[in-house]
Amino acid sequence: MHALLVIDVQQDFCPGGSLAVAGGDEIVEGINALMSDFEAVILTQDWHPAGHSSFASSHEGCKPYEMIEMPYGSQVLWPDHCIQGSTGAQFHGNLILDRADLIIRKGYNPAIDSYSAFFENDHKTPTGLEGYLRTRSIDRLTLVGLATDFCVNFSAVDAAKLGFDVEVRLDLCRAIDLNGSLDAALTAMKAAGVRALSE
Ligand code: VGL
Ligand code: ZN
Repeated sequence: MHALLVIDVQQDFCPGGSLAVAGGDEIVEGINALMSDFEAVILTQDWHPAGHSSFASSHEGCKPYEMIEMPYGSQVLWPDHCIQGSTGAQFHGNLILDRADLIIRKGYNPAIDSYSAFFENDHKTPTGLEGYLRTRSIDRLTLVGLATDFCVNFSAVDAAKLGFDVEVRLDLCRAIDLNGSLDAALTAMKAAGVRALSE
C-alpha cells in the first residue's frame, strides 16, 4: 500500500501567513492532482497551543529565528504560527481535504516542538502515525508539502528509519532555507535512504 503524506499545507506557511514559505501556495494544485494516484491520502497539521515553547514570543528577550537549547536539544524559535483554532492553522483554501483518510495533528505538546509527523522533537514521543500506517499495511510513502527543510525532512527521515520506503517530491515542496537548512536537509534525507524526486 502506497500513501501520499501531505505535510503542513496550512495558511501560516503560505504567502500572507505568519511563517510564510516562499512559493508555499504554488504546490497546492499539483498536490491535489496527485491524490488520486494513491491508495491512501494523509494530511498533517501543525497545531500549537497559544504560548507554545517553540515561539520566540514565549521566551523573554528572544527574537524569531534565533536558536535556544531545550531539554530535548537545540530549537529554532519561530514567529507565532498555526495556533489551534486560528485561521493560520487552517489548510490552504484550495487544498482538497475530502480525499484525506486521516488528518494527523502535531505540535500540541506545549513543551516540545514536533517537526516530524512520527515523533516529537525529543525523537521519542510518538504521534501514532506509525501504528496507523502499519495497521493499514501501508509500507510506501510519498511526501509533499511544507517546509522541505523542517517538517518534510524530519518526517521523511523518521519514516525511512522506521523502515518505510520513502520518496519526497521536491517539486511539490517549498523550503524555509534558514542558514543552510535546505542543503543540510537534502544531505540528511539522502543519508537516511530517502529518494528525492523532482517530478
Ligand atoms: C514547520 C517550523 C515550525 C514546518 C512547522 O511545517 O516545516 N516549520 N513549525
Ligand atoms: Zn510549528
